[in-house]
Amino acid sequence: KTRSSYEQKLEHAQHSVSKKLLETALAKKSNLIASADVTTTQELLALAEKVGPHVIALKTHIDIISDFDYEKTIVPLKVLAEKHQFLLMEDRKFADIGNTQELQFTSGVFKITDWADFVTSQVIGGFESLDCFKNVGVVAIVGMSSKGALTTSSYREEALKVALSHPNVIGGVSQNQIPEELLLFTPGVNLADSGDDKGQQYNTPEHVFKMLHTDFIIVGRGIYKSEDPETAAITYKNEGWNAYVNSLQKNV
Ligand code: UP6
Repeated sequence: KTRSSYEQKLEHAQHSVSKKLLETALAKKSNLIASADVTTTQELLALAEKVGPHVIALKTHIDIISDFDYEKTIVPLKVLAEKHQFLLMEDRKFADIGNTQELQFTSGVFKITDWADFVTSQVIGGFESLDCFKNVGVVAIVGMSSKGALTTSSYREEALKVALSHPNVIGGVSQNQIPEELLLFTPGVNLADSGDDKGQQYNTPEHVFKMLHTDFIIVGRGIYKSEDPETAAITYKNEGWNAYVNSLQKNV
C-alpha cells in the first residue's frame, strides 16, 4: 500500500491548519513536533527558542506549567512561534460533553482558544462534543501509545468515523495507520529507549514512517531531557525527514 507525499496531501487539504502544517513541513524539511513537557515558563520558552527553527509545531501541556501567567507565558511563546515559524499544539485531550469542553477551551486561566493553532481531543464524547473547536484544528485521539490502552481496534474504528466526518478534525493521534484524508500524528517516538517505567512504549522514526505511514512524529523526552535539546531536535528532524523520504520511495 502506498502513501501520499506532503505535496499530494496539501493539494487535498481542506482545513487552514492542515495546509499550514504541510506547508511548514515542506519549507523546513521537517516533520518533527517537539513535546514541551516542562513545568516552568522559563524552561518552556528556553526550549521553544532552541528547537523552534527545527520543528513544525511545539506541543504543550499548558496545565503543567506551575508559574503560568498569560502575559509571561503565552505572549512570549507566541512571539517565538512567529519568529521561528512553528505552530502551537495544545495537547489538552479534551474528554467531556460539548458544553464543558467549550468552557475548558475558552475559559479558566489558560484561554486555549486565544493562542493554540490546534488541540488534541478524545472523541469519546461523540461528534457534537467537537463542535466548539471552531477556530482551531482538532487532532482526535484514536489510539494511545501506552501499554494496555483501551483504544482497541473496534474503538479506533468508531473514533475514526467521528474524526473523518467532523469538519474541525484535521487528523488523529494513533499507533496504527489511519485513512489518508487525516493527518497522522505519532507520539511514542524515541531513538534511545524502548519505553519508560510508566507504560510508555517507544518506536523509532524509521518504524513509524515505514509501518504506520505517519505524517508527523512527536518527541518529548528524547529532546527536552537531552543534554543538548537543539542538537537532539536536529537529529530527530533529520531522522524523521529521511524516514519520510524512504517511506515514499517504497512506493515506486
Ligand atoms: N502522548 C503520548 N501517547 C499518546 C498520546 N499522547 O505519549 O498516545 C503524549 C504525552 C507526552 C508525549 O502526553 O506529552 O506525547 C510523549 O512524550 P515522551 O516522548 O517524553 O514519552
